[in-house]
Amino acid sequence: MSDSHSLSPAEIAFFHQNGYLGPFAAVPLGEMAAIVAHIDAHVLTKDGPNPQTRLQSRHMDSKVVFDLASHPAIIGRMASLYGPDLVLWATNFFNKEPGGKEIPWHQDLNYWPIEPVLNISAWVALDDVRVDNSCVQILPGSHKKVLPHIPSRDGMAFSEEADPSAFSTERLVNMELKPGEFFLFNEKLLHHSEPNRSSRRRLGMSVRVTLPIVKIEQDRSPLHPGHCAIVVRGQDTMGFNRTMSAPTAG
Ligand SMILES: O=C(O)CCC(=O)C(=O)O
Repeated sequence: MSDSHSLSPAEIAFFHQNGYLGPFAAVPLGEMAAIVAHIDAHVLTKDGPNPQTRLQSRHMDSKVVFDLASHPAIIGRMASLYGPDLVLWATNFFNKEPGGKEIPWHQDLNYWPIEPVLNISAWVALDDVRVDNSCVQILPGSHKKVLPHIPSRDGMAFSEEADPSAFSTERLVNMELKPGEFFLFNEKLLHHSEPNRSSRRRLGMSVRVTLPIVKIEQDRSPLHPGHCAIVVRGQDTMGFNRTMSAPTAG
């Protein structure tokens, strides 16, 4: 398939070797300011589809969030890696106010109710994200091994973390991003973020995309009753999951 956002053979090889790719630009800075202002004023201030948290599944009830999550710059690149039929099954805002906690090193497949566990994520910056306000850090090549996860040490934002004795963080890469930029990573890449030691907020959104062959346990935590996925490229060739049309407002 030809697409202005297709990846080159060298980029595809890099992703297979390292488990991540980017950063890339999706939305120019000027346009992104209006998107972030809308999300702050009209999305994060209101309840969404999951009564437990306003940060999750807003692709279901906000056109602005859906349009950002399914931006051609993101989905076109994902299609170069995962093929023509793509299902957006989760969106999560990761908001770290000043003083926000460390997110421990982890592999996402440890937490997800999907089978088989096959996913590509985009982490999209809404704020300017630097080392001092806790950009995501990744370990290139760490996707080649599934690590045990154990109860987290005190003070972490997640209850489970990858066993710290099973890997070294010497070769970590800081994913510093401007608003509207993103990077891609797969379900086994080890990633982490430090506490937010700055006086600036750090808001990002994770966009999770899978294939029609993957069964999503949609009523199970961390998802929620009423959860729906949305086909963002091609077709749902299997019909295993609840899907909906893209929101037209919000
Ligand atoms: O935002 C962060 O610091 C971590 C994000 C994360 O764990 C993810 O997107 O899977």
